[in-house]
Amino acid sequence: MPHVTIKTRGEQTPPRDRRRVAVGVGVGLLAVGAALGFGELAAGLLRATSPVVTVGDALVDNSPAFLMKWAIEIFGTADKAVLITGVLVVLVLAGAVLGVVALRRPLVGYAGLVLFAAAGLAAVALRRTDDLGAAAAVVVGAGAGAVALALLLRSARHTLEPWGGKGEAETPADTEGSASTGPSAQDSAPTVPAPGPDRGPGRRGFVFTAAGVLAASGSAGALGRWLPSLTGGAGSRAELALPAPAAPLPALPPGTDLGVPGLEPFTTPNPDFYRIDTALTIPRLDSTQWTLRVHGLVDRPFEIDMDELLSRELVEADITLACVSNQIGGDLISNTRWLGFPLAELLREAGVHSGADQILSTSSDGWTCGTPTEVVMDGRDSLLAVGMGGEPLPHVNGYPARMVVPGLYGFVSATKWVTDIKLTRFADEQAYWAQRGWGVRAPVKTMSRIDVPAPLGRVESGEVVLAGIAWAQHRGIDAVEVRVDDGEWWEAELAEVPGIDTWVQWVSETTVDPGNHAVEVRATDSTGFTQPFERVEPVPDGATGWHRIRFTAT
Ligand SMILES: Nc1nc2c(c(=O)[nH]1)N[C@H]1C(S)=C(S)[C@@H](COP(=O)(O)O)O[C@H]1N2
Ligand SMILES: [Mo]
Repeated sequence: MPHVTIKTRGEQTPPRDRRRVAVGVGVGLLAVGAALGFGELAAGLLRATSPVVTVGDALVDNSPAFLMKWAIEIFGTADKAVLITGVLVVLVLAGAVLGVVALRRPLVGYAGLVLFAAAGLAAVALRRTDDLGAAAAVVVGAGAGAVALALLLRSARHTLEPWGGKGEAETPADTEGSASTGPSAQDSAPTVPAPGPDRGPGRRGFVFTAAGVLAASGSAGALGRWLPSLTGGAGSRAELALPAPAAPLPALPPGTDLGVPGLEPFTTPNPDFYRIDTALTIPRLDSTQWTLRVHGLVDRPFEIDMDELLSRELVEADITLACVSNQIGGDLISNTRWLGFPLAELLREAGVHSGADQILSTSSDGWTCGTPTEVVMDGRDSLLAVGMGGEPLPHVNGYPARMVVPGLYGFVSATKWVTDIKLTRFADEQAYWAQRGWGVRAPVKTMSRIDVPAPLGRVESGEVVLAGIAWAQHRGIDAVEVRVDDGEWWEAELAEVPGIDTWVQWVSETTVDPGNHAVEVRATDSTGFTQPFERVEPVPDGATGWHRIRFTAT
């Protein structure tokens, strides 16, 4: 009867197959782990990008625009973690399969590692950032994976031998006689005539090898991840001493910050500054190694290093930076006092050709940004910034130098880790986001936000405080109006501002009955333009629409 046959086979074959599969999966995962761990270590030692991050970066850069937009919408600022996890999951699955196959056909296992390495090297090449260290890390990782695979396969064959693994050693005697499991396994193992699945030198040898590989890869990986965080050295952020500005700005006028609980503070503390970029790992540059090259359609191309930049007369400016992806009511906007050198002056030194309508800036990690030349040169406080909030730029915000142009969204103006500025023409070259369908000239749109009451918050009925922020960088805000429950608009009070390049806090009061209510806000800028009601998505050049929140009065 068929079912008897199945049962009989079930007692013999599956445990053996299952064991083979389990060992194979273990071998594959450990080999992949060794490749990743030692790849990280090499990257850490060489101060290069880790192989996984290189692959992730290449995926980010080469994804179609719709996929990027989808990922950002679904995962928000967690998109990077999700991507890295995805790369690791693929590696783990591929490693598991390869391990099982490699037990019978070792060559397939090595070929798999070669494929991983090829993918890694292709990613390095696609990134086009001349990262030789990243390529070396890929090769070292693959090499370590191959060594681990060889060790693991050898001991795995021993552990599987009693069941006739590929027939190399069919008898227990062979297993015993093998010295290849290493002296420790051999010394501690009593002579066991017929090793069972859980006993014997073969089994123990594999477990030792596996544990050794795991420990070595884990330590290598941890060390590699930890190395970049080591500070010290002349060019580190901790060591960089910023000079005082040649012409310091006066302190902020009193009354810029109304101090209303729950209201966005006027000055964003550095750790709270929003962060947006395509970098999977934050570049940690050395200021003594940093240079900025200014070239392209200019009379006098030049290079400037940090010593020279800091010996110049630096200026300060209060500028609110905003992301084009900021949704209505969103928080991808922050304000601080920047320290830097006037970008327009730097460009004048180079002698910009007429017709060079685009400043194409590039970061150390290959991101590009196109800024209209005439905007940077029109007299506003465009900066090559080195400091914010009284400190060197934090690494996430572009240490040691970045651009900031008041009135433009960050994606067309605020290159972090900037190392190259090329004068060119919009007709000739397209920057990163322009290639992906976003705008090329993107002035910040006039917008406002309600912070108090918190959306869906609860307040006591009667007198209720309403407060928030409004912004129209480099135009300035003239008025903010609010209304409750679709009633009449009335004007809120505006806080003080140091100039037209920052956001402004607004506050008002009203009386409400118990129950559910809605508040809306709209701002008017100094050109007399009032925020339109119509809701527009951030793509391609910034969202518009009134922020509306609901709250409950009890
Ligand atoms: N090198 C680099 N600079 C960059 C970006 C980037 O992806 N890479 N993103 C830009 C965008 S879209 C914005 S909104 C600002 C954000 O600056 P922040 O992270 O300091 O707030 O940086 C800009 N500069
Ligand atoms: Mo942005």
